[in-house]
This record gives sequence, C-alpha cells and structure tokens, in this order.
Amino acid sequence: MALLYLIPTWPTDIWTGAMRRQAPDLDIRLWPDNMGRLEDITYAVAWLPPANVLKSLPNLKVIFSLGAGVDAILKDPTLPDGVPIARVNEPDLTMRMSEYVVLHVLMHHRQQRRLDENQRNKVWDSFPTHAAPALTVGIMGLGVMGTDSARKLAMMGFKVVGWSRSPKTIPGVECFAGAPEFDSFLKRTDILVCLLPHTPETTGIINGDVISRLSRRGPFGAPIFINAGRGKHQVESDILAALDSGALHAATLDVFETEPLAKDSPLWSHPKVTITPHVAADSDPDTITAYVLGQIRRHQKGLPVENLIDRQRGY
Ligand code: NDP
Ligand code: OXD
Repeated sequence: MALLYLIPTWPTDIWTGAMRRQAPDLDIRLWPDNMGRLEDITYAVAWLPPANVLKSLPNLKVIFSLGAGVDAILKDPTLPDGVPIARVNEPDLTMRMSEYVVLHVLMHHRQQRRLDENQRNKVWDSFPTHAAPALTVGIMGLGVMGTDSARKLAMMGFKVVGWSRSPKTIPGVECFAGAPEFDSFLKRTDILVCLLPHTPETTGIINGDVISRLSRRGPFGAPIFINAGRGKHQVESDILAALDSGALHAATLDVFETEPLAKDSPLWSHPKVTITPHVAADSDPDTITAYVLGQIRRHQKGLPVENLIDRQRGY
C-alpha cells in the first residue's frame, strides 16, 4: 500500500511533511522522481494531474482531491475509469469560506470601501445607511459551502435565497432549484454569491444576460456580485461592461478565468472591484491531511470513503 502525491502546482513538501508527521509508517511516493513500483500505489492525492500518470497505476483504489472542487482532477483526459474520486468536505474549509462570504457581503452592505476612501481623503461623511434585512443575498450552489454561508447570513438578519440543481429545505432560506426556478431566484437577488462547482453546465453562467435579470430594487439600485466558486463561472468581459454601465454596482472576485490574474487585466484597478487571489477558503495542510488520512483509514477497514463525486455530474 503506497500513497502518491501528484500535485505539480502545489508546494509538495508542505503536504508530504504533514502526512509524514501524521502517519510516519505510510509509504509516500512523489511524482515524478520517486514513484517506485507503480503496482504498490493504491491511493493518490492529486491536483491538476498530468495526463497518463493516474492511468499508469494498475492498483489505484481512490483518488483524493486536495480541495472541495474536483474540476482540476476531471481535466485529466486520461483519468482511469472506475476509480472513485473523493473531494474535501471538512469543517475548517467550510468555516473559512463562510468567513469570506460574510466578510464581503458585510463590506459591500456597510460600504466599507467608501469609508476607507473617505479616511484616506480625511473626509467626515456620515452618509445614511440601512440594516441587513434591506438586502437579499442570493447564493448559487447550496452544497456544503453554500448552505453554511446561507445559514450564517440569515442569522445576521439578511434575507437569503439560494439556488441549486435539486430542491432543498434550509430554515430561513428561500430555496429555488434548476433552470425553471433560476429566474425567480435572480429577480430576488441584490447580492449574488457564486459557490457552484465548475462543470460544463456552470461554465460562463455569470454573464451579461444573468446580470441583467438580477434585482434592482435593493438600496444600491444595482446588484453586487461575489465569486468564490471558480473563475470559469464568470465572463469577465461581461462583468467589466456591467460595472462600467452601472448594471452592476460592485464585485468581489476571488477566482478568475485565468489564474493568476494577468497583470494587465483591467479588473486589478477597477474602482468597483475587490480582488483576492483564490484564498476564500485556504486548504490548511494539517487539517486536510488529517481528513485524507481518515478517509484512507476508513478504506483500509472496509468502510466506504466519504464525499465521492459523481463523474457524470462533474462534482
Ligand atoms: P458541493 O458539491 O457540496 O455543492 C455544490 C452545489 O452546487 C450543490 O448545491 C449543487 O446542487 C449545486 N450545483 C451544481 N451544479 C449546478 C447546476 N448546474 N445548477 C444549479 N446548482 C448546481 O460543493 P461545495 O459547496 O463543497 O463547494 C462548492 C465549490 O466552491 C467548489 O466546487 C469549488 O469550486 C469552490 N471552492 C472555492 C474555494 C476558494 O477558495 N475560492 C475553496 C473551496 C471551494 P445539488 O445540491 O442539487 O447537487
Ligand atoms: C477548493 C479550492 O476547491 O481551494 O477547495 O479552490
């Protein structure tokens, strides 16, 4: 039994170091230089795996994503059939995401950027404000992350609506499902938060048409967009056009069509845009390693590995 780390774009030492501390007896292999006998490798931890590597492992039992999303793994066109893929569903990651969502909803709601600007210019301007129930936050994706963020926002007094593929019941949240209810969801939404997975169905879902269907009845007269899902959800040229025309009031973007965001992207210096570098929910090596190790131990005891994804759905 051996565990392969196949994470070309991550700092491998931090991750293997965490695993070595937590499981000193585990046989750890590294791509590309320390693969050893391929027949020994039963588990792989992967993120953006290069083609043909996972496929070359004849006894692979489970592929673990190091994140909640699995789009980076499903990109491998040579992914071996029939090997289950597990994603991260871990309270530390979920808590971090909810912190980010609550922070940015509050930042827009309390007009913190305007206050910061006033402080820089030594302007004492106590403009009128409103309270949380004046705004409806619409969350796209009511999975692990979306549900936790929705609950925390509702607890703070925001009106919260949510949209998912299948119907949901979440106390304090008005839930919509599927294409037939998408419009009703958008119409109610003053602040749109994207927490969807990236799949063929969700690619480019935040575009000019969808932005034009959002509520304009909120206190800012135009909607606000927060994306902590994936960059491929957004059409950046449409977002920029909507910000410039006033169809969007402001945006917080943690994820981008291409990452890292190019230095010459107009998003960097747009006065209505807040940018963070894909850090909404950072994966903590010790916590995520404990989670992966726990799943390996389950598998070794003959128990089902949790949080397996459905390859057909793409999440
Ligand atoms: P889940 O799989 O738990 O939830 C996904 C949700 O999206 C579900 O409610 C699902 O609906 C819904 N959904 C999927 N496809 C569609 C569709 N076509 N139409 C409507 N709803 C859809 O994922 P998590 O909540 O754990 O994570 C969500 C995403 O957050 C990740 O995939 C990742 O991309 C992103 N993420 C970003 C991070 C960052 O730092 N920026 C960190 C961690 C995650 P249903 O419930 O019906 O299946
Ligand atoms: C994730 C991420 O999917 O970090 O967990 O983006």
